[in-house]
Amino acid sequence: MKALHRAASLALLILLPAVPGLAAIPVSCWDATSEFNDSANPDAANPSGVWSYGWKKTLTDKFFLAQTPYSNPPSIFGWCNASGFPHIIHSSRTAPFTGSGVNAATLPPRALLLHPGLNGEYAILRFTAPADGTYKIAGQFYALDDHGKGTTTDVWVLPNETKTGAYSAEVDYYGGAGSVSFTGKVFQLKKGNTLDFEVGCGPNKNYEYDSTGLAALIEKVK
Ligand SMILES: [Ca+2]
Repeated sequence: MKALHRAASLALLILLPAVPGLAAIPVSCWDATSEFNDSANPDAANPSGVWSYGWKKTLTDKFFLAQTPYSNPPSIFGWCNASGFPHIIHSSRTAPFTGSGVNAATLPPRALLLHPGLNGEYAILRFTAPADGTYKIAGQFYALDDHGKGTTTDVWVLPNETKTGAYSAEVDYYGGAGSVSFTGKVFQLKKGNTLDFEVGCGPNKNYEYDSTGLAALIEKVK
């Protein structure tokens, strides 16, 4: 009886993969925020899947992974350069939250934010295309800090580390656009090509109060 039961189980196992409804569905959409793999996760990793968290000395300079865990417990974690800047971090809170310390910015629920470095370094979220195709992006960069002059940053979506065909804008809490949208921008990418979402110090060349939020969805449409 036992042997018969095992034989039946084996048959079921063999048959299962042939059922059309159970065929694997390829992933074709990515969300930078919900997939953010922060340094406090049990499987913390950088890079993580299609995402890499890092920085560059200038807009189109060499990309470095941010390999130092950023930790502001209990709810803000991410990755940074050894000095703490640039950084890319995430709030796991489901309600608005003001961080600790003087002049801490208030973060919206589950905010993903990038902050440039003291010497003009860019903070970067990198997407690496898993296959050849047409990729459509949706989302925005937005000012997060109202202290001092408020967030003043230059923001970019750079294909393959070049300004050709890039998206660019400026975020300015008090003097201009508090948020800028890149929804609808399309890129042709080969497998292994990159899209870099970059945040720099802006026209004032000062990194103070430059916390910039990012919401980014990427869909492979062809
Ligand atoms: Ca600035």
